Amino acid sequence: MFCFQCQEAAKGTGCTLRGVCGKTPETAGSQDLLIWSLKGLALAAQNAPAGTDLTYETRFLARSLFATITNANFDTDRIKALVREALTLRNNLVARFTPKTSSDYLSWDGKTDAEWDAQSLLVGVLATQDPDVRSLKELITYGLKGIAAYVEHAAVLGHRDSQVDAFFIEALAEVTKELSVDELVALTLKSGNVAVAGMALLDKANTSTYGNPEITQVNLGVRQNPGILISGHDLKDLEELLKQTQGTGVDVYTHSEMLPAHSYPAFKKYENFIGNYGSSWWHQDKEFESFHGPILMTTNCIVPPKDSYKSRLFTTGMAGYPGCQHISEASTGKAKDFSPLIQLAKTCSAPQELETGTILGGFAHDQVSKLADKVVAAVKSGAIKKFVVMAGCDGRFKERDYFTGVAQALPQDVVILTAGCAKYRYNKLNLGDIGGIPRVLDAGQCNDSYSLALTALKLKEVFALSDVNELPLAFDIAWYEQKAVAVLLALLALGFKNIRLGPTLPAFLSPNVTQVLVKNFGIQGTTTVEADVQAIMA
Ligand code: SF4
Ligand code: SF3
Repeated sequence: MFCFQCQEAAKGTGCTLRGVCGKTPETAGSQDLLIWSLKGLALAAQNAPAGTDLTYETRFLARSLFATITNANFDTDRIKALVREALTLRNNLVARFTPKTSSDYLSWDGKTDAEWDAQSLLVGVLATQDPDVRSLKELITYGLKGIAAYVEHAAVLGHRDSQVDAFFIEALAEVTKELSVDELVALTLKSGNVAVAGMALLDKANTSTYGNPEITQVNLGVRQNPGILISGHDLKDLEELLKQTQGTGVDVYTHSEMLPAHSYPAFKKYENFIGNYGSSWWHQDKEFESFHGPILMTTNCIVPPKDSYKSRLFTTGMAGYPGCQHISEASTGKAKDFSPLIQLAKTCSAPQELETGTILGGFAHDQVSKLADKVVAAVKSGAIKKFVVMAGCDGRFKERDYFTGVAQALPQDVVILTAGCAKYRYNKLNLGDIGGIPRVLDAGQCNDSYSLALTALKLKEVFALSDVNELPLAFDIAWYEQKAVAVLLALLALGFKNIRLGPTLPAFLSPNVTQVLVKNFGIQGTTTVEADVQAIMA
């Protein structure tokens, strides 16, 4: 196997024996084959005449890309089922629109396990020889995976964007071709624009369905009822779970990236929606154990479960783990059935308390624009000197203590804007406020980084600046998986420059591609807390 799509790639170069994330060579191989099959499907779709209805195929592309995101789906059988469906969809399109083809992408149809294994070895990342072309093609593919995650969450809520859908076909088909570095750079920049559109789509889907997030104190303690813990990013699953647990005596708690759900008005009416339990994804081996009740993983990030709680771990949507019960999609117009979790919860003891108190959230764009006058006055008076965007992902490596260090070392007149699970590195530190404005403003999940961009653009407008980079604003982003890649491409497309990225730069960036990013966008790696805080404040 060879995989270097996330920040924890072994030795900073790539996982070759088994993923640091726990991905086996079999799962990695079937994911490589899936991505390759999706490219064939996209090529076949490109041959379809204008006006052909590709609604199903594009949703399938997004769902399948989503399944290959780091820590989403470890179930080789489910990945193989997606490969089979990709080949069937491709064959149907080929039969209709491309009767004669010699392209392997359009004709390979392995039947035996040996043929599948052989093909998966041929089509992985290293099949592209030129390191710069490989780097750019993977950068585009990983950005596309991130966009796919956001687009799928929006689609679950009935929201789609035909231009974003069309880009899945375009980008996957284009990366099969012999393109120059310049053409690939152009496609990368286009991915950034599509990432902005994808994030805007999800923002609209979430806020039009559940209301605009509002300032909310989220309880960190527990009650004495048994509970169900829900993690991941899918708000629709949370809504269904809350509906189905009403009156059952079972409480619901959020974990990791589901924390921001507490700030949506629509979820506040559920009296059994108690609070947030634990912290970011990589703590789940301890936190899921002490939770005592069932856990629902709605996509990433799953850590391979310990035997002590594996029988309590359920997956749904594109998440999967072999041996864990999967809650399937419901038929059209019906809700998913979460009764297996509710029945199990009734036999479990209440969660063990980890902490008490509350945590503040809900600073998405609508809420922040309501505070705009106060914020602008604080900037004009000099009470706020700078904003530092510290959004992104958390991860298990020790060097991420850097982000805690930066949050603590930034002067008292600096406001931290955050989103994503990166916040758990500093969101319980009580960093205080500036004249009533909290020093950590949490916009929500990683996809809500869109809110941070809107906040910055709003400030640019209020201060009548011609360039967003003239704002007293710096970026110190923590990345881990491919949604962060999509967010980064979106920020570049919106014109933000001089972004610091850490704790290490992506292994998939070749030295030459890194140089292009440094030269054109001022991207730089994080260094030390002292040096970076000094540079941020300079
Ligand atoms: Fe390694 Fe990350 Fe790929 Fe997992 S997703 S195999 S940790 S590079
Ligand atoms: Fe976190 Fe996985 Fe990326 Fe959604 S839960 S930010 S890492």
